[in-house]
Amino acid sequence: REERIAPGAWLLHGFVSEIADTLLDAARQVAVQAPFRHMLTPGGHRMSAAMTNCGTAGWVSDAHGYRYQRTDPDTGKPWPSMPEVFRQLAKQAAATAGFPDFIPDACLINRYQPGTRLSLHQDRNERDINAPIVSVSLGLPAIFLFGGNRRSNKPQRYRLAHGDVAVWGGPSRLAYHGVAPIANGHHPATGECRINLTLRKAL
Ligand code: MD3
Ligand code: FE
Repeated sequence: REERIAPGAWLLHGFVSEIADTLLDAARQVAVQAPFRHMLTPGGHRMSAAMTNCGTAGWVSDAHGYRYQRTDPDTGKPWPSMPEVFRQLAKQAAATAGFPDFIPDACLINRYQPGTRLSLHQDRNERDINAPIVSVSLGLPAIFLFGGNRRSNKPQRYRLAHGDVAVWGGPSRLAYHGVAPIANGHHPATGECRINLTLRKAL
């Protein structure tokens, strides 16, 4: 089921249900080379989600700010390459939402445990804001907060379940968004966590 939540913003419910295990296996392989870690915000706070990356560039946060870089700051090595299945699914999801020819070069992998949240923010560290962002939800469900284009807007709440994909582009590309604290639970595919893949054209 395809649900348009705002101009340029689509929820594709169950879009990756059939390949969820394949995506999780690939994400686990990435995490062998580049383990999940809690980055620090520029203000010095530990981020509540654990993160890693794959692709040409990875999203990092530290005392110097938020940015994309080609190497893992923990190892100095390039990020693991992006699994082909990630690139394919991102291209297909973006095309379904009306953004043909999307080729991501960065995938941030977020791991949420119960209680983990992500406060309302905009994604604005990518060079080309004309490219959409594709996000994949795996494991425990989340309440996604969609605030629209002004921080003062009261966020709308959407449930994102295992296998759901969201695409954000055009007039919604700079929308405020976040994730409410994850509820306790168990999911057969991931155990006690939610994994989110966020595919972007960063460079
Ligand atoms: C709406 N991650 O990593 S993905 C992030 O579930 C991030 O891990 C969340 O926000 C997560 O930056 C949400 C959905 C998402 C991603 C980018 C967006 C929603 C967006 C950009 C614009 C509007
Ligand atoms: Fe975001």
